[in-house]
Amino acid sequence: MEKFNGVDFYKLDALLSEEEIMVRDLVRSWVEERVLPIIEGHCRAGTFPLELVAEIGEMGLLGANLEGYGCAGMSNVAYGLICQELERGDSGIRSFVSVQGSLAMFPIWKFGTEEQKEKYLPGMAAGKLLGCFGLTEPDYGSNPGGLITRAVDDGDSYVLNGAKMWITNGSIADVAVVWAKLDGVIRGFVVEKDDPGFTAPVMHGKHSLKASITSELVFQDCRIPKDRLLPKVGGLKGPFSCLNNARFGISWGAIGAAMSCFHSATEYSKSRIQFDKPIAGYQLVQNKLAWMLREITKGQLLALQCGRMKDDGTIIPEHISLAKMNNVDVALQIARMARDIHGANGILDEYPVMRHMANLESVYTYEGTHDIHNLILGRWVTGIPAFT
Ligand code: TGC
Ligand code: FAD
Repeated sequence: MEKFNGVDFYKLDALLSEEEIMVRDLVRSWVEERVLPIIEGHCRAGTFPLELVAEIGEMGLLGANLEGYGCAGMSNVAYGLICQELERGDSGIRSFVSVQGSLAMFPIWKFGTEEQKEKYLPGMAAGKLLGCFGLTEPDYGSNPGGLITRAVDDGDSYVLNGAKMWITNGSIADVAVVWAKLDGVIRGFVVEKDDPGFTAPVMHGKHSLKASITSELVFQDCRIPKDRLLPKVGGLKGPFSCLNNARFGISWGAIGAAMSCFHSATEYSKSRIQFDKPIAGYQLVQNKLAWMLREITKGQLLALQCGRMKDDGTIIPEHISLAKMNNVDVALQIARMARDIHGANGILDEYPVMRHMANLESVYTYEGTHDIHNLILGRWVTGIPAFT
């Protein structure tokens, strides 16, 4: 198969800075050398490649768009490109980086005290301390405002009771950023893995994101010191501010998965002979490949403009919703089309397409389902919330 050299039909490289191209190319080569040779094995075994975490930290990919505390301080576009390249490898690797940087480090960086930042962020940036983000509960997924995990003020500590579900990195995390109600208001708490009353059992049986750890977080009279409350935010805007960053990264990451499927389908179609000629020579196959290129190019433009708006401070959450829902939606359709072009071979793990397809089913659902983003946009268009 011809080497992957990116997809840049509209010459978007001309819109990137030298630093952004450099980090993109660095991560692309690293994925080629370090992720692709091992990812199918991890997927089959249902394990996350923990052996890669130190290298991810050394490259500055954890909290890459945060300033200070050992973080790389890159642009949001550079962060997006990192997500794109990692997800070309596997959504599980991008998920790991999204959760660590956007969902665990960001709330500490944005809403934490100076002491909390000094204590956690340098280790997290280096990949020595792993983090997770606990918002979703068994009965509160799309509607986190109803969450029932509670914190009670008990002298010099808080006591947490409740359960979170579907938490990426949960059982490998040293630090969990947990959203719970204190006196009826949603607040962020930092729970450490050895805190009494805290457990994080692994969830089994996934057909998607198999190379990623997903866990429950259980709090049974879990006692944490008072200085673990993130003091600078209250209410849903706390977790939602983190989701803005992570959803932004996903809008780039999905395009990476789509590029992988497009590349594999293009190469396969040129070498697969049926009825005495390569299947790439048939109009129906070309129609699919042209559609993939069209949607990847449009998705790249959405993601890039979101990145520039995020960098200059003009982005609104609805811009991110549109990019997340569109790019994941087209990536999933591209993965399904690519699987079709590979025929029966498309179901084998010799090719990346079925793995991406299965992963993208989770990506379509997490960080706000496709339809929740539809409703967020519908509210922006009409001014009328239609969630209830
Ligand atoms: P709503 O009334 O809309 O808002 C409540 C308060 O939050 C503020 N807010 C935001 N702030 C910052 N950024 C945003 N995007 C915000 N959206 C809302 C809002 O201004 C308000 O503030 P205030 O001060 O007035 O109180 O709240 P609602 O309950 O009606 O929410 C509606 C809805 C459906 C949009 C929301 O609940 C939603 O987005 N649901 C989806 C839940 C979700 O995305 N969960 C993700 C869990 S984490 C995850 O999936 C990680 S996967 C990781 C991986 O492996 O990569
Ligand atoms: P539900 O909310 O029950 O939705 C089910 C269906 O109903 C969807 O189609 C949805 O669009 C639809 N629906 C819901 N409400 C409405 C409505 N008002 N109008 C119309 N349709 C509606 N969460 C975390 O907190 N941290 C994590 O690290 C994390 N990682 C995850 C990793 C994986 C692999 C997965 C699969 C999920 C993860 N999640 C995480 C949870 C994820 O955010 C939720 O799954 C997601 O928010 C949807 O919630 P739900 O699964 O309960 O679906």
